[in-house]
This record gives sequence, C-alpha cells and structure tokens, in this order.
Amino acid sequence: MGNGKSSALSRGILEDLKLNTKYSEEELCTWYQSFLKECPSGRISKEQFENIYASFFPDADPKTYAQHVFRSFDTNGDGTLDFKEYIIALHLTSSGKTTEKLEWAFALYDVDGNGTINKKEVLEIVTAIFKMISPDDQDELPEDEDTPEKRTDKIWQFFGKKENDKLSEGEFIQGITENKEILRLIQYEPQKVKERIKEKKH
Ligand SMILES: [Ca+2]
Ligand SMILES: [Ca+2]
Repeated sequence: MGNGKSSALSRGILEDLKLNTKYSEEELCTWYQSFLKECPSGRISKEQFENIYASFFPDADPKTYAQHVFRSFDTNGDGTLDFKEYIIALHLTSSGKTTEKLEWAFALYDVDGNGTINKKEVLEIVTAIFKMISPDDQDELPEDEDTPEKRTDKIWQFFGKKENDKLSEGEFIQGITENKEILRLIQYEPQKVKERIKEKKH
C-alpha cells in the first residue's frame, strides 16, 4: 500500500496502535501531526526526553531516572523514541492495564535487559528515584526506607530474596500484586511526581 506522504501515519502502525491502546484512529492521527510539529525528524532523542523531565523538576535531578525510563520505552533499542514507542509509553503511563504497567515496571528495573532483576538493579533505579525526591521530602520518609540502600533492602526482603538471588518477571508481578507495600516502594512515578506533572498540565 505504498504511502508516499511522509506526514501520514502508516496503516500498519495505525492498526497496531489501535489494537494495543485505547486510542481511536482520529486521536492517533491528530497526535501524530502534533508529534511531527514538536519533532520534525519523527523521533525523540534521549536528550530531548531528559529535557522534558528536567522541565518538570527544576530543583531536582531527574536525569538518571529519565534515562532509565527512556531505555524502557525504546523497545527496539535504537536510541530514539519513534511515534509508536511514544504512544505506547503514553498509553502505559496513563490508561494501561495493571499487568501492562507492571510489565513495563519490570523492564524499567531490568537495567541490563537480561530478563531477570538482581538487587543491584533495584538499587540503581531506587537511587535514580531518590534523586527526584527533595531533601525535605526525604526527611519525611520512614526511617527504614529513607535511603536508597534501606529501601532496596526492604523491597528485596518483601520479595523473599537473598542477596545474590534474581527475580523473574513472573515473581516480580506476583509479588507486587500480592503485596501493595512493594508497589509503593518500587513506584516508578512517586506520588509527588504525578502531582507535579498534573500541576504543569494546568
Ligand atoms: Ca526506538
Ligand atoms: Ca537484569
């Protein structure tokens, strides 16, 4: 179905997105036009993505976290986010089903992408999340989770894991589903983050 116009969304991608998200064809086409306005190349670079995060957190350091989030959305690993990856990201973070969100959270924590999560990877993401929490807010955290190390220990214990154990995707999802405390501790978008993004949108 050769489609000569580069500004039109290909039928294949459109059908794929309609199937995997709740968005309508109309919505997708409208977003595609505004996406192209923002990103004429049709791709979001890692730097652009970091800048978006930086604008949400003027007094924190969201760079590391933004890099991890970027990696988890860049499903084909080419170092950019195309429209399809961008829409899937939008879908996951707003209207995705719980299992979809947890699968994404798994991908976020599986830093090296080898299909399992070790304790070092949990520490890496939790550390990145901590950089987005202001010192004042960190002071208010419970004593047994007020540093990335303590919080990681707590998460790891909740999963019933020993120091050098690994977590499979199934264990990760099951653990979180059965224990809401883990969900709170691993939270990819801390509550404060959500509030700020909301404020910013108004
Ligand atoms: Ca990509
Ligand atoms: Ca891993």
